[in-house]
Amino acid sequence: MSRERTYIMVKPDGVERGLVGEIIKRFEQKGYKLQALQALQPSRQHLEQHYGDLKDKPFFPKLVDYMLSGPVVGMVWEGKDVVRVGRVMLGATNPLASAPGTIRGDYAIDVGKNICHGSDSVENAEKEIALWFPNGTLQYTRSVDKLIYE
Ligand code: 3AN
Repeated sequence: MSRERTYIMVKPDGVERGLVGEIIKRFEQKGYKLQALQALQPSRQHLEQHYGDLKDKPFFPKLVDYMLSGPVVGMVWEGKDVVRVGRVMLGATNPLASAPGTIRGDYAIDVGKNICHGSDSVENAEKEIALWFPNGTLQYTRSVDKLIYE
């Protein structure tokens, strides 16, 4: 059984637009396992750490201000290839380049309001999970796994 994990975060625009349930639904129905879930108002310091790799980008201050504009909902999903497939499910960073059927393709238009975040590598996923869930996440077995994995 794959223990790969990813960090998915519904951004303030996604929370305010009532898309939290839709995003959870897609990961649940795919068959991935929810390990952690929290709604919180992140601090500037927390966001600057999360987006540390982007700190020299011209859009960085705007990105942090947007992420501070309201609560976010962060979650950890586990399953086979979940980092890569999670990003496929989110769609391209620029929503107008995202295929219909993806979350950004279905619900967003502008890159600065693209609803959700997904880790871009297994290594970054583990760093992000440690940052957002310092007390750890759930570990449990699911009987339904035998209907999802061969
Ligand atoms: P992704 O979230 O798809 O991994 P990153 O890591 O390149 O994309 O960018 C992180 C976030 O920064 C994006 N989700 C988006 O909100 C914002 N962002 C990326 N590129 C731009 C841009 N050109 N203009 C404004 N915001 C951007």
